[in-house]
Amino acid sequence: MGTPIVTISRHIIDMERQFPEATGAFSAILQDIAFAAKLIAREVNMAGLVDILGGTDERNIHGEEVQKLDAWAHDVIFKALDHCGHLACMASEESEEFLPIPDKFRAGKYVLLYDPLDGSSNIEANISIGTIFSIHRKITEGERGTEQDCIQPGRDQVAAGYVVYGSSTMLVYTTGHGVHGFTLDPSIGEFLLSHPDMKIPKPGQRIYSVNEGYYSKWTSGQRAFVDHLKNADGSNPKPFSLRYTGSLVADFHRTLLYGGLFMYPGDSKHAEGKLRLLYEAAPLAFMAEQAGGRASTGEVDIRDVMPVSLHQRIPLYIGSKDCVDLAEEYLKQDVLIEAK
Ligand code: P6P
Repeated sequence: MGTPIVTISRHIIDMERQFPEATGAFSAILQDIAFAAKLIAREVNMAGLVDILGGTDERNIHGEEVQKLDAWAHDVIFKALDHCGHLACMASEESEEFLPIPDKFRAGKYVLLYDPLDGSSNIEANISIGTIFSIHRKITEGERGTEQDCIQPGRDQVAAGYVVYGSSTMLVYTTGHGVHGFTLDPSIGEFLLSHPDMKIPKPGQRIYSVNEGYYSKWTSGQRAFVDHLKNADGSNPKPFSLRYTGSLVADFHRTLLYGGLFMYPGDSKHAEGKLRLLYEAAPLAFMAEQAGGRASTGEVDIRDVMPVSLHQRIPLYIGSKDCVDLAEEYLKQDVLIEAK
């Protein structure tokens, strides 16, 4: 008998037994996220067949308003978890305000932040897209959560993960005890452990991932770094290859498996870049660190950034530790220029 068949439910329960601090609440929350992921995977995989991508003013055969897939995914996750009894509140990329738990449901001591369907603009090109989630403990006194409970530094996360909807659907998560990947078997509707204790390979493959279309808007340090990676300046006898899908979860998943570096830098038009700190960069940073890698703003660890608002953006350099370290070295020249 080869590798034991481990469902995500069994894995979470086994993790709980090993680590007493992981209460039953984790299991319930992660299992509900896995349930929502199955529903979203079904719709994403049918998206090319069912015109669910229409504008919000279209109606389906039942006369129901057709939602954009990312708005629909937002609802699916909220409704899958709003009654679990373990969450004090939620926050979503799709909602400007934080999301209280409805009064009719019991509130719990955790907070869920999520990007329901990142990269959804790629779905019509059949490019992998993803869900990203981050879990914190409630820190305010009241029974129900507040926005303040959602705005915590990445260092205080208790769990994080993503679902990548690609050639297969995978759920990858950490509770601070390694990174574990599960692949959905649609024939039985179960996520099965396929990638136990994932580690970014050392040395990683020489891959860098960035939208070079913004080169003209980058700082001199950012340009010098990318010129080095691809040996445009003659400084690198082992140049890197460029891989960029325009879908954060797909690019991060590849980086986790193969190594290398994903970057979304700030630029002259958007100093903080495009990606969101609380429900994109911070959860991926938790996983990168648990897998032996790093995540930085280009100056400091992502998980040490003290957030000030729910949807704040942050530059992101994430992947193999040596690559992130090198990026920080090159970007120091920008800080020196600014200081002059
Ligand atoms: P650009 C998708 O819209 C997204 O939020 C991420 O998934 C992705 O990494 C990034 O934007 C791509 O942005 O500016 O390169 O098209």
